[in-house]
Amino acid sequence: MDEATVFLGVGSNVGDRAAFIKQACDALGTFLEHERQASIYETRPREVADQPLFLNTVVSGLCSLSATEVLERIGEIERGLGRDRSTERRKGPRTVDIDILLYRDQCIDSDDLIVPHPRICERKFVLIPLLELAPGLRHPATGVPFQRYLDSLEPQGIYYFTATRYSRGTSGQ
Ligand code: PH2
Ligand code: MG
Ligand code: MG
Repeated sequence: MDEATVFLGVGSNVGDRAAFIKQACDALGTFLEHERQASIYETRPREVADQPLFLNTVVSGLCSLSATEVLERIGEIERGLGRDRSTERRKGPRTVDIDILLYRDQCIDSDDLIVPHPRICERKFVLIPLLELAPGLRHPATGVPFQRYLDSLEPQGIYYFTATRYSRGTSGQ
């Protein structure tokens, strides 16, 4: 089959967050072609509020792996960067978290993987960097442009942190 376009969310809120993001993005480059990385944002934690600020970005690329294989590879990368799911708090602090946001325009709902990511439309820390990489992108299930979801959200404490290999900054959202 043709290569699949994937969008991955990357976050960190423990230790040297920028170094963890960089190492995660470099490791993703081992299976992504034409990898692009949005700017990095410093973001207020959501869902579990009493934890350190995150750094978040989004990476896109082409890959020849299935979605399940991508999930396995990102699990290996997370573990290699010190993530230990057996001891961590759910949605709590982590050295690195890599989520599959979109895989082609597929909708997947299996026991261990839901794509598009179920909270993509409510999280500015995902939508802002995602739209940097792909401004016209639409949600594959609803057909609604992601920009429209972003426009409907309240301020969530998203601050431009640094440019990376591909960037167009936004701040104060
Ligand atoms: N990840 C979570 C829960 N809350 N908040 C921010 N700002 N950034 C994240 O990456 C994040 C979060 C669970 O994965
Ligand atoms: Mg995750
Ligand atoms: Mg996550």
